[in-house]
Amino acid sequence: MAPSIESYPIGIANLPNQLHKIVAKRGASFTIMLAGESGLGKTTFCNTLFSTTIKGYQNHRKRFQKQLDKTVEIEITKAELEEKFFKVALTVIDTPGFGDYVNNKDSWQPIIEFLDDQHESYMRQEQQPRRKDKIDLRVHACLYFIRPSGQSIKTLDIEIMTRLGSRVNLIPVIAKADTLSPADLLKFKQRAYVIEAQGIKIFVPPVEEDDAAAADHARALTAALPFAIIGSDQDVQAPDGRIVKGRQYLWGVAEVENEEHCDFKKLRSLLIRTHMLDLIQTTEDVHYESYRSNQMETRKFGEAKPRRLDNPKFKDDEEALRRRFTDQVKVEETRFRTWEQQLISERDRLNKDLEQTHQSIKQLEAELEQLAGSNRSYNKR
Ligand SMILES: Nc1nc2c(ncn2[C@@H]2O[C@H](COP(=O)(O)OP(=O)(O)OP(=O)(O)O)[C@@H](O)[C@H]2O)c(=O)[nH]1
Ligand SMILES: [Mg+2]
Repeated sequence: MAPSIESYPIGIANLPNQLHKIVAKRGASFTIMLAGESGLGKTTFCNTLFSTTIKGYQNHRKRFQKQLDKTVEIEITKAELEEKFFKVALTVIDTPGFGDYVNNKDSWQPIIEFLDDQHESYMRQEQQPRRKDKIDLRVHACLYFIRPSGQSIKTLDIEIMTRLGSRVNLIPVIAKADTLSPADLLKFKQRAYVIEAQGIKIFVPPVEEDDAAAADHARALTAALPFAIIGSDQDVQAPDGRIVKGRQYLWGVAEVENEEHCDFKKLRSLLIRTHMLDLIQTTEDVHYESYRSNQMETRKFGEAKPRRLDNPKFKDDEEALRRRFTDQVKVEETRFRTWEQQLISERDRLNKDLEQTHQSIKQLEAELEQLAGSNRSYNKR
């Protein structure tokens, strides 16, 4: 039997020595994105993950209470995890869910753009002479929330997951698992074979044969895909008196951290314990690399991306560029005005000269006339 999931230390403690040293020194940064239809519990999951992972997280709960309404813009929550002397900067990106619009077709566009923009931003920073301290919000795992229902997975979900899977480590999850009976949940999981049948790329935990326990664990995780989850940041009392994170029903309590009830613990283990490094490495080696090489093929070195970027980082860049441009125009304008002024005064000076010259010519002519006159009268005599 595989050892209990929680007995695994945080991912990076298991690294080969060299990498281990580098990561320990720099600290790892790990970013999770939550996506899917509106009202499936993405924001609740974010709160559940933080409150079950970080001691004393309850203190922050008030801050999030109001967020349990519909999320209207991308929300970024950060926290630092520490185990032994390893530090992981954990970031969760909560996205607004898609609505029940008739035309949902483009609802996923901002998410795809966000993912691409992070690669773009990283790539641009890599091209700068100062490459240290890069701002890196590349997403290492994207959890895609699927509505639990008696039916199969929707065409829209298939469409979005196809796009996500080619850009990011995609982890499909069945939302609100407590709303399905165990039998219906099993049926729903079986129907999820369409994900594979449609050729959607999802993250599958790699099996390392040289470590039997880890290999068993990876197989157990794979068998549970797509993970069924229950989210709640409420403490409730289980029938045996334990206080647990869960949802209270007349029939009893649906517990977040009970493996009989859902796969939350498996998912959390994969993310922040056993497979964090795999997720980081595939993001770097597969997804970032494919973005980079694609862009290199279609763009000249250093050339900007042709469309407008909504990334705040680029907005700053754009703003700075606009300001620099305006300043430059102002400088040029002043230079031109001075030059124009100089030209005018030069023209005036020349005109004055010309007038004086004319005047002296006239005077000379008059003098000449006078001389000629007196000469004529002299000759007559
Ligand atoms: N039964 C059940 N309800 C849940 C679960 N998770 C969240 N909810 C409830 O579902 C409702 C919507 O949850 P949110 O977390 O706001 O959903 P969301 O996906 O962030 O929604 P948007 O921000 O609109 O995209 C809330 O009333 C939650 O309490 C769950 O696992 N089971
Ligand atoms: Mg939300």
